[in-house]
Amino acid sequence: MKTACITGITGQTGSYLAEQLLDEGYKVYGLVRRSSTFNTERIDHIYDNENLQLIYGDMADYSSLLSFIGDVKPDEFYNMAAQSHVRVSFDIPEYTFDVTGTGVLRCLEAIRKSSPKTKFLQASTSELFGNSPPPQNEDTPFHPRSPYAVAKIAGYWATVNYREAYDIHACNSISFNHEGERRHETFVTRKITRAATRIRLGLQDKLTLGNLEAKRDWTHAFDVARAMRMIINLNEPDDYVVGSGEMHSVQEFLELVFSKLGLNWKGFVEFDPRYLRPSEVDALCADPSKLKKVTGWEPLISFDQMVDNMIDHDTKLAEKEKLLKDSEDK
Ligand code: NAP
Ligand code: F7E
Repeated sequence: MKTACITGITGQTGSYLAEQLLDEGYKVYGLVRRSSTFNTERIDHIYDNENLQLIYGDMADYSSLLSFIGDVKPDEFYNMAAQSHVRVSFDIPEYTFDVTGTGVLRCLEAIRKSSPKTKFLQASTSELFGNSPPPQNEDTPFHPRSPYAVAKIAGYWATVNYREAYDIHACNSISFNHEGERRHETFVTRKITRAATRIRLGLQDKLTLGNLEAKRDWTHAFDVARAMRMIINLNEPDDYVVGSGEMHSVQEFLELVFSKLGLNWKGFVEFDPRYLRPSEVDALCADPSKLKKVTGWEPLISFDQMVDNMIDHDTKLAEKEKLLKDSEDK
């Protein structure tokens, strides 16, 4: 039986990876950090799977990573854990660098010391490109625009360095934005689908947003997890851009969601400068030709289908909330 370790298993992409690897017959070990609130909502549906084992640890704690890796000696290791919010990284830059940047080095060092045959995949990001104009591919220069992106650059190069220096099978998935029903509600796409579906049912009357002009390549996280599994299993470890190659602005996303719900966004959206970033990334769009050529990967879920899935999911949540509210009001 093949084995895989996932850090960040409770996050959006880690939860899809866990599901897909279990479906493929893997034994999956997930690193979970201690929290005073429940943080396993995204993996509750697979919690009882006998091939899933959760282990406490933290990206800031080398000894926990060393035992996680050394005890399991997995075939594959997916490093999904990070302080992943770009805006928040300006508020907590040092913490972000420790968890999102140095954390990668801790994983790689633990692999080198205790399980050098383990294949490693780092969740790198299109934020590395920053303000290099689109389309971006593996040869596009990096120009990070946030403490998050600076930390991710350290992780990217640590991965390349451990491949070159120690012959570890280490690769980077340079993933563009990925979204879906499991996206945390503080990222812009989910913030919009949650708000619009609640507004339609009278549960909310306005949505406050920052920069509507930014453009992103939004792919479903399910498809990005599929790409990561393909990348780690290639014979030669290498770095690949992962994204759909389709770009939309935040305003286009907003218009689409509200219009699918029969609403005009202009009546509900307010600007709040708190959501602006000290330095913004204007436009990201993947050129995934290298990945497509080597693996044949294509997204199975289109942008439009992803938006529909998110709206359907959040409509159900809003309906439940409305039912509860109405019964309390009676
Ligand atoms: P996410 O939903 O924010 O999940 C992050 C995960 O990391 C969560 O499981 C979180 O645990 C865990 N984590 C955070 N700090 C930790 C710590 N100190 N120790 C151990 N675990 C910790 O992120 P995602 O959207 O799934 O993204 C997965 C990875 O891909 C991240 O590294 C992200 O930076 C990167 N990435 C994401 C995108 C995207 O658009 N989604 C694009 C490119 C790259 P809790 O559940 O306890 O918070
Ligand atoms: O912002 C603008 C904001 O926070 C997208 C992470 O997964 O993808 C993600 O980072 C855009 C930005 O994602 C609001 O200024 C406007 O231009 O959803 P986001 P992100 O910053 O692109 C990359 C690839 C990662 O690696 C990261 O981990 O939307 N925007 N108004 C807003 N953004 C937020 N969050 N909230 C707003 O109210």
